[in-house]
Amino acid sequence: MKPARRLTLIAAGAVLAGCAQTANAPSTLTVDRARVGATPAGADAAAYFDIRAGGDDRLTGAVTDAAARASLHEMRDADGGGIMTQVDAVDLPAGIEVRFEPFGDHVMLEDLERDLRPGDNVTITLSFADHASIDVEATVVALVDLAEENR
Ligand SMILES: [Cu+2]
Repeated sequence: MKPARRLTLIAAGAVLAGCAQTANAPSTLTVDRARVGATPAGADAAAYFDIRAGGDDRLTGAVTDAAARASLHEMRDADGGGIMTQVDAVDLPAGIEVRFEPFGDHVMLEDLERDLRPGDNVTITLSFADHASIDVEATVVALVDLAEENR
Protein backbone atom coordinates (compact mmCIF):
# COMPACT_ATOMS: atom_id res chain seq x y z
CA MET A 1 0.00 0.00 0.00
CA LYS A 2 1.34 3.43 -0.91
CA PRO A 3 1.84 5.84 2.01
CA ALA A 4 -0.62 8.42 0.65
CA ARG A 5 -3.48 5.92 0.48
CA ARG A 6 -2.76 4.65 3.94
CA LEU A 7 -2.99 8.17 5.36
CA THR A 8 -6.37 8.63 3.71
CA LEU A 9 -7.71 5.50 5.38
CA ILE A 10 -6.49 6.61 8.80
CA ALA A 11 -8.21 9.97 8.35
CA ALA A 12 -11.46 8.27 7.35
CA GLY A 13 -11.31 6.14 10.48
CA ALA A 14 -10.86 9.20 12.67
CA VAL A 15 -13.91 10.86 11.12
CA LEU A 16 -16.03 7.75 11.70
CA ALA A 17 -14.98 7.57 15.34
CA GLY A 18 -15.86 11.24 15.77
CA CYS A 19 -19.33 10.71 14.34
CA ALA A 20 -20.02 7.81 16.66
CA GLN A 21 -19.26 9.95 19.68
CA THR A 22 -21.38 12.82 18.49
CA ALA A 23 -24.34 10.52 17.86
CA ASN A 24 -24.22 9.33 21.45
CA ALA A 25 -23.80 12.74 23.08
CA PRO A 26 -24.88 13.58 25.65
CA SER A 27 -24.22 10.07 26.84
CA THR A 28 -25.85 9.36 30.18
CA LEU A 29 -25.10 6.36 32.31
CA THR A 30 -26.29 5.59 35.83
CA VAL A 31 -25.23 2.93 38.29
CA ASP A 32 -27.56 2.16 41.22
CA ARG A 33 -27.80 -0.26 44.14
CA ALA A 34 -24.08 -1.07 44.19
CA ARG A 35 -23.38 -3.75 46.76
CA VAL A 36 -20.83 -6.42 47.49
CA GLY A 37 -21.01 -9.52 49.64
CA ALA A 38 -19.23 -9.57 53.01
CA THR A 39 -16.05 -11.58 52.45
CA PRO A 40 -12.78 -12.11 54.36
CA ALA A 41 -9.40 -10.83 53.15
CA GLY A 42 -7.71 -13.11 50.63
CA ALA A 43 -10.97 -14.47 49.23
CA ASP A 44 -13.04 -13.31 46.23
CA ALA A 45 -16.15 -11.13 46.61
CA ALA A 46 -18.93 -10.59 44.09
CA ALA A 47 -20.18 -7.06 43.43
CA TYR A 48 -23.62 -6.26 42.02
CA PHE A 49 -25.38 -3.15 40.68
CA ASP A 50 -27.93 -1.92 38.16
CA ILE A 51 -26.65 -0.03 35.11
CA ARG A 52 -28.68 1.99 32.66
CA ALA A 53 -26.90 3.50 29.67
CA GLY A 54 -28.51 6.26 27.60
CA GLY A 55 -26.83 4.99 24.43
CA ASP A 56 -25.57 1.56 23.49
CA ASP A 57 -22.45 0.92 25.53
CA ARG A 58 -20.46 -1.90 27.07
CA LEU A 59 -19.01 -2.43 30.51
CA THR A 60 -15.39 -3.25 29.78
CA GLY A 61 -13.63 -3.42 33.13
CA ALA A 62 -13.45 -2.75 36.84
CA VAL A 63 -10.75 -1.93 39.37
CA THR A 64 -10.79 -1.40 43.13
CA ASP A 65 -8.18 -0.70 45.74
CA ALA A 66 -9.88 -3.31 47.97
CA ALA A 67 -8.68 -6.24 45.83
CA ALA A 68 -5.66 -7.29 43.81
CA ARG A 69 -7.81 -7.70 40.68
CA ALA A 70 -11.37 -7.27 39.51
CA SER A 71 -12.94 -9.02 36.54
CA LEU A 72 -16.29 -9.31 34.80
CA HIS A 73 -18.12 -12.58 35.28
CA GLU A 74 -21.18 -13.87 33.49
CA MET A 75 -23.26 -16.82 34.60
CA ARG A 76 -23.67 -19.42 31.87
CA ASP A 77 -26.02 -22.35 32.03
CA ALA A 78 -24.37 -25.66 32.75
CA ASP A 79 -25.39 -29.11 33.91
CA GLY A 80 -26.61 -28.88 37.47
CA GLY A 81 -26.81 -25.07 37.53
CA GLY A 82 -24.78 -22.08 36.45
CA ILE A 83 -21.07 -21.71 35.96
CA MET A 84 -19.32 -18.36 36.13
CA THR A 85 -17.18 -17.39 33.19
CA GLN A 86 -14.86 -14.42 32.82
CA VAL A 87 -15.79 -12.13 29.93
CA ASP A 88 -14.10 -9.13 28.32
CA ALA A 89 -17.23 -6.97 28.28
CA VAL A 90 -20.95 -6.93 29.06
CA ASP A 91 -23.36 -5.30 26.62
CA LEU A 92 -25.43 -2.38 27.90
CA PRO A 93 -28.24 -1.75 25.39
CA ALA A 94 -29.54 1.82 25.27
CA GLY A 95 -32.25 2.56 27.82
CA ILE A 96 -32.31 -0.93 29.31
CA GLU A 97 -31.60 -1.50 33.00
CA VAL A 98 -28.97 -4.25 33.11
CA ARG A 99 -28.95 -5.94 36.48
CA PHE A 100 -25.89 -7.57 37.94
CA GLU A 101 -27.32 -9.66 40.74
CA PRO A 102 -26.82 -12.78 42.85
CA PHE A 103 -26.77 -15.92 40.70
CA GLY A 104 -26.28 -13.68 37.65
CA ASP A 105 -23.59 -11.46 36.17
CA HIS A 106 -21.24 -9.79 38.63
CA VAL A 107 -17.90 -8.10 39.08
CA MET A 108 -15.51 -10.40 40.90
CA LEU A 109 -13.19 -8.66 43.35
CA GLU A 110 -10.34 -11.16 43.50
CA ASP A 111 -7.88 -11.68 46.33
CA LEU A 112 -9.27 -9.06 48.72
CA GLU A 113 -6.72 -6.85 50.41
CA ARG A 114 -8.88 -6.51 53.54
CA ASP A 115 -11.93 -7.94 55.25
CA LEU A 116 -15.18 -6.60 53.85
CA ARG A 117 -17.67 -6.31 56.70
CA PRO A 118 -21.36 -5.42 56.47
CA GLY A 119 -21.74 -1.64 56.43
CA ASP A 120 -18.28 -1.02 54.93
CA ASN A 121 -17.96 0.79 51.63
CA VAL A 122 -15.85 -0.26 48.67
CA THR A 123 -15.02 2.06 45.79
CA ILE A 124 -15.12 0.30 42.42
CA THR A 125 -14.15 2.11 39.23
CA LEU A 126 -16.13 0.85 36.26
CA SER A 127 -14.93 1.50 32.73
CA PHE A 128 -16.99 1.52 29.57
CA ALA A 129 -16.50 1.38 25.82
CA ASP A 130 -18.01 4.84 25.29
CA HIS A 131 -18.83 6.53 28.58
CA ALA A 132 -16.14 7.91 30.87
CA SER A 133 -15.18 5.73 33.84
CA ILE A 134 -17.42 5.96 36.90
CA ASP A 135 -16.47 5.54 40.56
CA VAL A 136 -19.14 3.53 42.35
CA GLU A 137 -19.50 3.31 46.14
CA ALA A 138 -20.62 -0.23 46.88
CA THR A 139 -22.07 -1.09 50.28
CA VAL A 140 -20.93 -4.34 51.87
CA VAL A 141 -23.92 -6.51 52.76
CA ALA A 142 -24.18 -9.85 54.56
CA LEU A 143 -24.25 -12.87 52.26
CA VAL A 144 -27.54 -14.00 53.79
CA ASP A 145 -29.12 -10.71 52.69
CA LEU A 146 -27.83 -11.17 49.14
CA ALA A 147 -29.22 -14.70 49.03
CA GLU A 148 -32.65 -13.40 50.05
CA GLU A 149 -32.83 -10.82 47.25
CA ASN A 150 -34.16 -13.31 44.72
CA ARG A 151 -36.83 -14.84 46.92
CU1 LIG B 1 -17.40 -14.64 39.74
